[in-house]
Amino acid sequence: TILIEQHGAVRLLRLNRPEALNAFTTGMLGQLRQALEAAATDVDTRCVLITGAGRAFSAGQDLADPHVAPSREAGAPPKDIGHLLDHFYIPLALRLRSMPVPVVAAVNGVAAGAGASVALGCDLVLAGESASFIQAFSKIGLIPDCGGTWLLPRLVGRAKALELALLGDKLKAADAERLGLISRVLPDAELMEAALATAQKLAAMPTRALVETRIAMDEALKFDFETALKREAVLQSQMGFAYDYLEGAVAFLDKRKPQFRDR
Ligand code: LHQ
Repeated sequence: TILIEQHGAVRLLRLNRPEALNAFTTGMLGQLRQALEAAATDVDTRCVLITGAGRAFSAGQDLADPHVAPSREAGAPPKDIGHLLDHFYIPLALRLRSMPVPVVAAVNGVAAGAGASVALGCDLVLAGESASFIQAFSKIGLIPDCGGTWLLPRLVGRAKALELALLGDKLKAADAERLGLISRVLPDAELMEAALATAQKLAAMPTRALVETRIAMDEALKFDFETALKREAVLQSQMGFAYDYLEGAVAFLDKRKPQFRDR
């Protein structure tokens, strides 16, 4: 259910259950996590690109999955869907958010529920103009998960986050870009080429500095200004001792293209 392709230093992961709009089964969630783990440990992979097969990115949790679908029989005990979060979505979201390389999402169609959370958990989110984002949770009596409650207010602020999460309406890619929910919208026909080019560009950049930037920004959200300044100094000191800074600065002074290698 996850197709894996290598394009130079870019590892492309394609969610692949198009007949169900790439809705996540437990098997698929496990495979996606494994695929991320494999990309994280492959030293030749310097960027991960995630997209969906067919007309959707992902419709979120597969609601027909026996772990999730409420039993229709009278008196049947309710299922603990929290279990699914503990064992599948939390490890997946943590793995995604702590990748040692940048992660780009190419949102090729609808991203609903946990499918939207996975897309929005990536470092850069590109979308085709026919793509859309749906906080589908409220429509079925649930709350945003897989990081949705954390990501949404940080990306678009409390007012818009609550509007999206409470109403659960379909948000078109262009509106998602306007709100600052995603990075960029592209014509559908250009999405994959542009996403691969962006991923290749990131892959040629100083990976460690890119990842530390993500970490520092996430941390800074918890800090006051002075604490953030001091944390920047600690991290920058570490970056200054790394090979990539030496290479980047010397290449600039020598007017040549740098060859970064830290990861
Ligand atoms: C699906 C699904 C789907 C199964 C389309 N499941 N089959 C939840 C529970 C527990 C713990 C953990 O966390 C979560 C997190 C969540 O993700 S909750 C949110 C779950 N997702 C949704 O509620 C979205 C449900 N899907 C839709 O609203 C629509 O399918 C969208 C708006 C995504 C697309 O609409 P259409 O383009 O009109 O396509 P469609 O509805 O006709 O779907 C095509 C097929 O895909 C269809 O199957 P069929 O056999 O009739 O062709 C759907 O049943 C199937 N499908 N989403 N989540």
